Amino acid sequence: MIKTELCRLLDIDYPVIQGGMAWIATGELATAVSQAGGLGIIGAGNAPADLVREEIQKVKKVTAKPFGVNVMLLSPYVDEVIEVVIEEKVPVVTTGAGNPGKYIEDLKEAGIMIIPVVPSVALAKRMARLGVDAIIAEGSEAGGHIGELTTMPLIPQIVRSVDLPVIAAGGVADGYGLAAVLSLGAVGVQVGTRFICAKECTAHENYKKAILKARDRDAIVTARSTGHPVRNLKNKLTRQIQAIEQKGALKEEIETLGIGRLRRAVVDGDVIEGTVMAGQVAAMVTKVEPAEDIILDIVEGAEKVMKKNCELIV
Ligand code: TUI
Repeated sequence: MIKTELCRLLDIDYPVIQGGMAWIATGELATAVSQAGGLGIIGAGNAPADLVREEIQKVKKVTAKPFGVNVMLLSPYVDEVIEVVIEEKVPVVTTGAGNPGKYIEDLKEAGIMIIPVVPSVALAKRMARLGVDAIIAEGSEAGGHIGELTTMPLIPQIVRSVDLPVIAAGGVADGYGLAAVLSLGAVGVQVGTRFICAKECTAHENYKKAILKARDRDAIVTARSTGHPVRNLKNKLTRQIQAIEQKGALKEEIETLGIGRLRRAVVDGDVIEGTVMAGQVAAMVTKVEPAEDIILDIVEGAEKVMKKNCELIV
């Protein structure tokens, strides 16, 4: 069985962590992933702190295994969410969509492991100087809010730039992907899109069906002109956004069109006019299955391909 430095660092069985997707990554999904030996992560997104606390307590009630909370740094509730994760002694915090610098000292003091998601070498280096425990390097194949570089060039550049464990994210959904990012120098992988189709994920079944139906070029990027590009599945909403972006709409107009749309897709199941965030691997997701089966398929698949590759060297 593949064991890496990440397993020791996080006290988990497999080097697989689940993306902290807003609205999607609830306590139910995080519990299932952690119970199965990965690291389950609650996505705080834009949720108020008391809701995040409820999700944390759901996990704690069922499992004593380690888990995490992803703090989305553009959230209006970010300060209160940080207070809650400290009060609840959450073992791991990942961050996204910004620089977590001002929270690092408090989190470290509380004994919480901090692992920021970064899209560039510059940010990885800045985080390393601030004393984070590991880095999640996310390529632009990922779903949701993304950076510029793709996973293949991003991982080795960050691995060479920081003396920290690097976890790859973006573009990985199976054993081939895990084997690939381990070859690039990562110690594990963060998987988002495939876990949306976990049986335990509470996202609306229409959202899961939209992923199962997706083809290779369906996960497109919108809102580039706002400076906050988002990868999501093509639908009526993405066509509307593209139309106003092409006409030179102001950032505010594009952002206003996006308000509440993720909730609409994930909770209400409106995958036509809601935002269906998903990565480029969406087309590789072919079924709804238990989180445990997803983890085992990824890890066992990687083992198989790595063994096969070794046999090719004589
Ligand atoms: O955060 C994510 N993915 C997300 S967050 C999200 S909610 C949202 N919805 C609409 C617009 C914006 C957010 C949906 N998906 N992934 C991690 C990630 N972090 N990707 C890129 C970054 C990032 C970007 C800039 C991290 C740091 C950063 O720093 C800029 C700075 O302050 O230096």
